[in-house]
Amino acid sequence: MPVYHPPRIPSSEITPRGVYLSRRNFLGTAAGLAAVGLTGHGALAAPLTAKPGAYKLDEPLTPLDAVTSYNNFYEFGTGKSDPKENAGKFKPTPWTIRVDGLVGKPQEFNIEDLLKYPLEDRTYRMRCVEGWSMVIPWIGFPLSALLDKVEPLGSAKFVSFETVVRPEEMSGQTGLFQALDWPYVEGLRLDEARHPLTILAVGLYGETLPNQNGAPIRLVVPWKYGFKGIKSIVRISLVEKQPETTWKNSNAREYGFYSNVNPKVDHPRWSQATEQRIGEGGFFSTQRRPTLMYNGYDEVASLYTGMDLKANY
Ligand SMILES: Nc1nc2c(c(=O)[nH]1)N[C@H]1C(S)=C(S)[C@@H](COP(=O)(O)O)O[C@H]1N2
Ligand SMILES: [Mo]
Repeated sequence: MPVYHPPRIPSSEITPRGVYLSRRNFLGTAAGLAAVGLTGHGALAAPLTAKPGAYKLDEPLTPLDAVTSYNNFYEFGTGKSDPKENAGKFKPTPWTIRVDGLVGKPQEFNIEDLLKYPLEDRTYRMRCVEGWSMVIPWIGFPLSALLDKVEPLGSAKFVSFETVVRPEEMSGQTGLFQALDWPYVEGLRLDEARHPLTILAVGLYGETLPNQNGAPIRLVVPWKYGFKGIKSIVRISLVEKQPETTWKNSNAREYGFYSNVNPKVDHPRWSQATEQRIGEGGFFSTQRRPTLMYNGYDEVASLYTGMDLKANY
């Protein structure tokens, strides 16, 4: 995150959109949830069935190979290709998420059970704070569905999230130089967490999540900068006070708690007015497109009435 790395995705690695769409049709008819079987997690992705949701975009999908080879996942290194190269030995199953804190019914959830929730296709824009963006067809379910199960108390005002710590499987968590403090932590205000756009993703492009994208389960909050989308979550806690967040801890001047996409508020070291859509315009493209307020998700504006959006913190 401290440096902007221009994307280098050779067009030879690019999966045409049509390949995905025809495969998706096939999966929709031929593969049931029974086919998930979970053995496919990790190295081999397993197909997931999801109902086509209302969340579609009139923009081309970012090719699968770009989505899975140009990543930020500092637990596996800080380079864009590090996560794909280094996440091979990460084991996303078995997996449980603890949901606790200010709730009536604290619980542990197995990933197998979460995969049985009604899953939806959610194609969202993703805007990294570094100035690049993608369009990703996620599969997941609203975070609110999970929160309902644990019955948040009236005193709960925020939700905090935590990524797994496994130095033996995550090369970025070992060695002399470590980019961040672990575990990676994130947070949302409870009303942001309950917003229908906020999902826990368990898959993309019709299959379970690749390790480098945050297997087996990660947060997606499409109107916020990508770093809010914490990966490989093991714990979710309902809390009273605004929780700590990794990038604010690392550099509070540059990364705030709210971090809503806002083209009018520049990062201290670069403009946020435009973005490079990965895969658009070919290999060495410097083409940029305007960044949209709330990343185009204007329906969240009412969450922030009365707040100083200029500060965005
Ligand atoms: N645990 C963890 N989650 C993380 C990150 C990380 O380094 N560690 N990087 C964030 C950033 S900066 C971005 S842009 C998105 C990238 O998600 P993607 O690689 O699936 O596109 O993941 C976010 N979630
Ligand atoms: Mo990011």
